[in-house]
Amino acid sequence: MKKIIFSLCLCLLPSLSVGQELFTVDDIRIMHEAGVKIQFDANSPLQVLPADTAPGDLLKVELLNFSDASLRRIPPWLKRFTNLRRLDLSKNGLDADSDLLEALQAMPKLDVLNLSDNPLFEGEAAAQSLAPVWQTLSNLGELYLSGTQGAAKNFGSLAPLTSLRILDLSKNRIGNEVSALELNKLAGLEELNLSDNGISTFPGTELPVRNLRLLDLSLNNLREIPYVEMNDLLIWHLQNQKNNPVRLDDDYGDTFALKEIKKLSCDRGSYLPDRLKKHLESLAQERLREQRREACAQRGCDDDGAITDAATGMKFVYIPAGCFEMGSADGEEGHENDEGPVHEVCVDGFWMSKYEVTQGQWQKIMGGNPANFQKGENYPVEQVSWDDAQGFIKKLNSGTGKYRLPTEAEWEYACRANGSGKYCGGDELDAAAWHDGNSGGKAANAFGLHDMSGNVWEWCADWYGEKYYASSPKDNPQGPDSGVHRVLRGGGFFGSSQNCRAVDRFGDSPEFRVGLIGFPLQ
Ligand SMILES: [Ca+2]
Ligand SMILES: [Ca+2]
Repeated sequence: MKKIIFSLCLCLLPSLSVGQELFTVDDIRIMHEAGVKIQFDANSPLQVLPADTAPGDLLKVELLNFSDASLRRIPPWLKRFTNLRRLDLSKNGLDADSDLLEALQAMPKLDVLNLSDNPLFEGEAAAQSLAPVWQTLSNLGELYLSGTQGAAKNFGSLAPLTSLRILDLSKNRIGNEVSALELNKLAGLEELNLSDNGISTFPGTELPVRNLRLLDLSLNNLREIPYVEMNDLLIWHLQNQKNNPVRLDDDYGDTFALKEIKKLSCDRGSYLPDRLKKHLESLAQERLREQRREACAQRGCDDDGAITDAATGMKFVYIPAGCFEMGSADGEEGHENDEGPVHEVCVDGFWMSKYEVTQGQWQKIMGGNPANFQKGENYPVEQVSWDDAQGFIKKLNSGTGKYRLPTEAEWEYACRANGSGKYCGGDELDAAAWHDGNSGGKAANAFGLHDMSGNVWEWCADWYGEKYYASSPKDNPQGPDSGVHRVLRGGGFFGSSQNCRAVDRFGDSPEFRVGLIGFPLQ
């Protein structure tokens, strides 16, 4: 039966070149049932291979996606797709057996190859190498080999891949053998990911520095970063080093090698040359101004970029949307267990009160003044529980207001203001925070917010969860669904510098009142 179909196909496809293997009806049935996704060309839709596809049509397929399919071996039909431009076999159980090499060698037109998250070099396969295939794949533009458990010898020299623009080798075992990859021969490489590879020596001139736009070296063991000229670099990730923090050579500032850099991610406490630091700060300030201009165009701000609540007179400034590394790392000075693990969090833009809610503002809404230290109406209100704060917000919102307490993530993001300082407003506690005194007398942080560190502790909206960071969602986290305590942040005038740190967390009962706790508004 198969033979008849085979000859039938041959009759229908007179233009086939000699030696090209044909798809069988069985192949098509198997691929359809397995959910193999294809695209005939860049303009046609990505779809599960239709059961009624004509065998001849498969030879034209340009994109094939068979990711996340529990694949353990390369199926025999794969190497018949000789016209493929893009092949995605990520998230399977493939190892580097010869079938993979043979299949890839039959696809000289490949532009994008994704083999990430396969145990390619696990166990017995650890001795194998993909190097023989690079010669055939010289047209490759993007290569993804993240999480394949590969050492440098498994990848071999990548020099034949002269067209490569994007290379992802993250989550492997390359260590300090980067030179074996001959990356510096990839003159057209624009994005390189070597994150999480156990690298402790900065690869420097082993990198293809000339056209590089993005370099990810996060999650390694780096410490000293010697000078290498990388003038085209836009984004550089150096955060989460096991030996953190890193120290960048002063030449990065003196000769200002990173002229184009738009983003440099480092752990807190990393050493950056002054000129580079100033450049990054001015970029962040420019981004901030731009986003505030847009926000103010909608709400109408005063000359200081603030809007004022009519009922209370409270001033709010716009905090632009952004992402940051929340928490502190094990080993960081002052680190406490509930501050880890460090995790990326992104928050939407929001308006935040420039100061803690004052006694005068409380009085305007609630009629009385519960504060313990009644020294004047500009002093922060304290002796207010989380529940009391909710009462204030409810009354304030009975008009058109839509105020609430900030979430813990919003609080820490607003406190840090894109900076790497230990406190909300830098590394100098005395400049940023009150140990005793009135609200607003100290310097603002880069977002224009005062007194986040020190003065009074601040209630946040969330339930306190000691281990919440281990399972926190990335976008706009709201805290645990339930709890006993509500989050308190920032330390107070009667407290240690430890509590004034940007990352410090504390919680107390929502009914708890003391002359040391107040709140901001969002
Ligand atoms: Ca405070
Ligand atoms: Ca704490």
